[in-house]
Amino acid sequence: MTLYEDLKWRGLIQDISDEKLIDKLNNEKLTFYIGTDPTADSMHIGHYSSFLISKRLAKAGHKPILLVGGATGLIGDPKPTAERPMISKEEVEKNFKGLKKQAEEIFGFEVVNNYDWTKDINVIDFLRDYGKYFNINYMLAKDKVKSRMESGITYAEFSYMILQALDFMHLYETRGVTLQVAGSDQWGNITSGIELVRKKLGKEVYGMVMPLVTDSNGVKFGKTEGNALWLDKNKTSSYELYQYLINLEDSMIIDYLKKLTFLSKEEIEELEEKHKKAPEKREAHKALARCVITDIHGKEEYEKAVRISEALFSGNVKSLSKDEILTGFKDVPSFEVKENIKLIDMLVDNNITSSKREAREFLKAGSISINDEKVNDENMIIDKSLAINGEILVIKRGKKKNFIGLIK
Ligand code: 485
Repeated sequence: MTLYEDLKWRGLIQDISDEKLIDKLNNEKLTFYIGTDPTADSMHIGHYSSFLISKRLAKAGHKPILLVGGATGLIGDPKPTAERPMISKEEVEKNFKGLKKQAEEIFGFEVVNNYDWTKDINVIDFLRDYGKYFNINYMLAKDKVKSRMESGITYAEFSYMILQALDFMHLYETRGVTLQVAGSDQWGNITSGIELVRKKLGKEVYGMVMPLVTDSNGVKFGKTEGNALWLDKNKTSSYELYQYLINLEDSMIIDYLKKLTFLSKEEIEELEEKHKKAPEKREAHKALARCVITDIHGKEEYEKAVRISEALFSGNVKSLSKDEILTGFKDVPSFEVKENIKLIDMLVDNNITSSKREAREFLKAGSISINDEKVNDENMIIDKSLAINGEILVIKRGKKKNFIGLIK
């Protein structure tokens, strides 16, 4: 399979600016770039799915440059719905540092900052050197601008496409970049750059966009209850990422394997077979989680995620370290427990049960456990010998309610 056929098979090609690009991708060595704006201090998994293209092209011999938009982040790429709130310069700078570090760590490619070549352009030169090449009618016809005609758009956001076009031209002139890749929402910005280079320099550069990865409801990849899955493991632990991937809808699994892993067509087809025959074994899901987490956080983090998941599933929290337990139970209520308190008082004081009467009912029914061992004596004294690491009590009420008690 050629590189282009592979990208096509994975569903990664939504649009290319010119058919000539196919031959160039397959037979030449291009320098290309992909950019992101420092609107947060970490990328999320949606960015990752687009940035991965840089690894795919690099593996095929093309040269990647990653751009973090220290300049464009100060302006804001227009969203189809409404103006973005302006972010302070300090915050953009802080976010820039986070993203640069992350991009270098995860992808291992060179990172550039468009602030470096934009900050000293004065307004007269900007209008003469770039503004003169942009026809307002052309700009108004761009999807993102059109979608803002009702709600309105400021001149700052309206001008954003010129900044991104200027980047493409700058990277062409200084680094020989002839291709820009991104998600499909960037088509208008990329074609603006192609036009600028054509009009100003009489040269041809190319663009390629991929569909944005979504779930079966069209919700963007990695958005869970309004939260993004972050690539920073302090924001989203590898265990949380594992849980998300392992519980992915069955109908999406093959698509995600194609788009988010480097497994070959044969390997993915084999997983597809396995998944059809025995979906309950979750072989395809496990392969996805293994590949994605190993690529982002490394083998150790992946193994930790599996260890936590298995221990929680099989009721074996005692096999985990303190750090692993706190990761696995990040979202459950936690509280301090005084040593030598009676079990029943601990249950009531911390609202694990609403009353002593209810506590007795649960204890009698055998539905309270501490560190995966059933407890039923309401007078039992809670002390350090019961706790993991002399400190942690994982208290379960029934099948679903978990609490973390920390003995002080
Ligand atoms: O020269 C450039 C300057 C800025 C950018 C790109 C080139 C960033 C771009 N305008 C943008 O807003 N990208 C999004 C972001 O940063 O969150 C997303 C895209 C998505 C995908 C991802 O970046 O919405 O399609 O390209 C990497």
